[in-house]
Amino acid sequence: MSNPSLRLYTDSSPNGFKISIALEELSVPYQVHHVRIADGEHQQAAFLKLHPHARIPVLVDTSAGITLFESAAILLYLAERSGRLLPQAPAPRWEAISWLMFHSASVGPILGQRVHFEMFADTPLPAAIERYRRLSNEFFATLDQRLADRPWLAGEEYSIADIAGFGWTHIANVIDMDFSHYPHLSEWHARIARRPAVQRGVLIPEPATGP
Ligand SMILES: N[C@@H](CCC(=O)N[C@@H](CS)C(=O)NCC(=O)O)C(=O)O
Repeated sequence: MSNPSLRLYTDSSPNGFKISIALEELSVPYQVHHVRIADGEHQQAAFLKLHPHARIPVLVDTSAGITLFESAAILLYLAERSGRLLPQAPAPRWEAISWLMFHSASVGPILGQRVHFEMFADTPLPAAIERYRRLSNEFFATLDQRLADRPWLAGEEYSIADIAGFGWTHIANVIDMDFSHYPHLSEWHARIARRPAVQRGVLIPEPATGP
């Protein structure tokens, strides 16, 4: 087979899994480049040419001459390129985009801070731990309420908004961050986790052992 035109630069982490899951859902060929954050590979000059802020994921589409960073931008690109994973009708389409942005702007950054202060900070800072627990419980509650009477965040269609959210709830599970007291969110997570493409996506480039 010829070289696939899509190249995914990723590591085993929440933002990376969003893209490997989407690519598996779309069944498109792609090449994986494992960027080992723990070894500082994301700081190397060759990678900084792809992502000026040294983060994964990055997606390169060689057939279009396009290089993308920021997981939400990559998910939108894949949805637009394939015509899938994003509702076509304007109302649910924009609902999906709103929830996608909610994940990017609120859920991801806040959970990132929570994980840092709970697991990695050199000095325990109770005020920071309390703040990020409270903020994350607030959006878990918002997501739970949203999912109380619809299967997916945009309504009836599974979309990139669900994939973006799952990247983080998957990691929450891996590190034993409990969200089982949010029943609708927990059922939504389990529904996504049962999808074969998702089960393949979370193994790329290898299974996560931490955030
Ligand atoms: N907002 C970015 C976040 C990207 C991000 O923080 N990626 C993490 C891995 S999940 C990373 O590359 N961390 C390396 C570092 O912080 O030095 C996105 O959604 O793509």
